[in-house]
Amino acid sequence: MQDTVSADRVTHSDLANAVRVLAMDAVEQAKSGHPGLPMGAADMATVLFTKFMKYDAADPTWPDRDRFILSAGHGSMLLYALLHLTGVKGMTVEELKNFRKLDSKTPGHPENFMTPGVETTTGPLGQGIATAVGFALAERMLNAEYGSDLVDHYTYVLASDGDLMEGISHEAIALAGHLKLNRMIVLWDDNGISIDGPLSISDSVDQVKRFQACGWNAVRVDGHDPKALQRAISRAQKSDRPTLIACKTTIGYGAPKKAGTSKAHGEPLGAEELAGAKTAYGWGHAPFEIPDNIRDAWAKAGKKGRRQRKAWEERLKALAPETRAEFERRVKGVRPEGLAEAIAKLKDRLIAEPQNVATRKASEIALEVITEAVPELVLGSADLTPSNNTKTKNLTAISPGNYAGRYIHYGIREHGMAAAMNGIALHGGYVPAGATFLVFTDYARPAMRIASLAGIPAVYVMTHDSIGLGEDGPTHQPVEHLAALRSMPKMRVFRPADAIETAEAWQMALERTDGPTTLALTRQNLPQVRKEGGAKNLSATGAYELSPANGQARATIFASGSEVEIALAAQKLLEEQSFAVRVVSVPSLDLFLAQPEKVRREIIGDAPVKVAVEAAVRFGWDSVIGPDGIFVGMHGFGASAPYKDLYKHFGITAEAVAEKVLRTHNL
Ligand SMILES: Cc1ncc(C[n+]2csc(CCOP(=O)(O)OP(=O)(O)O)c2C)c(N)n1
Repeated sequence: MQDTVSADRVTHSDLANAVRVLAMDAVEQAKSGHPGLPMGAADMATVLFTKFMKYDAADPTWPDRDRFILSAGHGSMLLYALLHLTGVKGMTVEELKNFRKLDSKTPGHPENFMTPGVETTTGPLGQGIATAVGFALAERMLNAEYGSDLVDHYTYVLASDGDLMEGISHEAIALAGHLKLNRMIVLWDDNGISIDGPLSISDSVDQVKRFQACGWNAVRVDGHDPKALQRAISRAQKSDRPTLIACKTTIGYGAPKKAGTSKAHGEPLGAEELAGAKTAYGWGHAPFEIPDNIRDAWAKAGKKGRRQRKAWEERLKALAPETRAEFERRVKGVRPEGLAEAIAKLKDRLIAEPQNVATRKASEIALEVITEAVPELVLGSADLTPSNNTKTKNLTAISPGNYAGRYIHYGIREHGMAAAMNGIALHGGYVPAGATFLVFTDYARPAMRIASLAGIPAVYVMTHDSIGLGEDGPTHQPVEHLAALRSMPKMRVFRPADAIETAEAWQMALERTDGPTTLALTRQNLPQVRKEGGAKNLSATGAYELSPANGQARATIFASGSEVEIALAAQKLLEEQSFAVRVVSVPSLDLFLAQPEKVRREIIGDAPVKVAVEAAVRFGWDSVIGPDGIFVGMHGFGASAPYKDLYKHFGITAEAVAEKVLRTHNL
């Protein structure tokens, strides 16, 4: 392995060994972490970063850089060592010494919001490779819009056995293969070892054949042979398909006893193995010490893309000012100015011509306007386009080899869709909105959790949001999903009551740039309950008084979505009996609960009886109505029947609400 990369005779092995020892030393110092992967994959990473990556450590967010996704997030020290050695600002040796410590830039698994140069949060196996599909797709889509002068880069992934065993990998590679995302190159750390032992105890898939069957180019190489790696990556760059390079490696490469065993996977090597590995590398330096010539050679690799970046900046400057400003706005994730005005106009139009439609249809009405005002919004569905109402007339779908379009048919791949959406958003230039039935958020949830954790502004259009979907029955009727999503930190959930609240929810979702939003929408038609339009977004506090009491309120009925209609009908029934009641619409319970106490108190009010109506489980509502409050909703799974029968069967009716209010009041 004497591949000289610079005049001062630093070899490939020197460079790779620098990565290895930093990872080993950091894990040893932290007394926790995963040394085996960095030791085994250092040759792959070194070839990639010194020979291929279009990368300038001085600006790790340059829009036309190549992306490197460490899907096997447990090997985080590999990435931190690379960022340190190439000279990313802030990635000091102190940070490596603080590996896995509070507030360091070197957390246990990579987090894009903690560490400069980390493209996405990884750790849950399979997420990285699936997110990379979104990166690679966004690159091609932005290329179709702005041309190769501005957008022309690769997405490289380093994936482990675990990444490829996870089910999500199949959704991801099938989608990438179908779409012919030839800028996506996966280096698989084929070391045949996982935590429980050799892979052979639990797996016998021929991954090369699997990828080939999914439309990929797939080859096998020796993952410790830099020349072979170089040849394979060069060939992959020219392929008309995405490429898997199965790189045969040894986990814990160089460790005398632990190499090639699961003992090298997830614990410090220990003094003896550490010393033995360093001897095997011919490495005689103190912990964390890198000789100057090797440090210089790595720093040079970190500047490899500088000229390309400068040339790119010149091309950007040469653009027509409007094109340039729009490109910059989009890659920075700044929302267009016209959105609020477009929504205000739509609301006025809805007041003039009320729409008694399902909120999924109301969403489509809003999207007709929004897709014009927000050109970076890219919609899609996991094969439920006609049910989710996400494809407005002005959108065309992308297809294999043709990426000019704003609609993505993700196929029946909810998890793959949500992960790809993360990649599309993190790549920059687009806001992704993807759709399925609310009940199937369970199939997408791990990627939605990454979106929440990593602060990714994705929008989930989740229709068929309750027993209101009717005949498809309990397998399709979400009951616990609203509570589950509301409990996820940083996830925002809207369940609008009518066409106006739906427009407001879309506005909130798109104005948000620091996290995801779920829109829970109905299949069944709903009356338009809002009487006022205008620029003020009443949904912005999560809840507001929709219908005041006629006199001193003796009860407040809180409701969301389709049950607001029921709350209003109950109010009418009660007022007919001279019982004054106010109705509070709660389009976003989680957003409401996040309001300052004063706002919450004012909206909750002081009427003695509090009722919540929602065709879902009670979990979460006690924060509004208290443990003694009345809850009218679901207490178990739904059933298969026409939806009006189901509402009666489960007692979610205006009569039931009114009766319970009166009974409680008379106690
Ligand atoms: C979804 C998920 N399940 C389980 C884990 C825990 N885990 C971390 S690494 C790993 C498997 C290790 O095998 P491999 O992917 O081959 O990595 P290597 O041993 O080569 O480092 C597991 C099960 C995880 N991180 N993500």
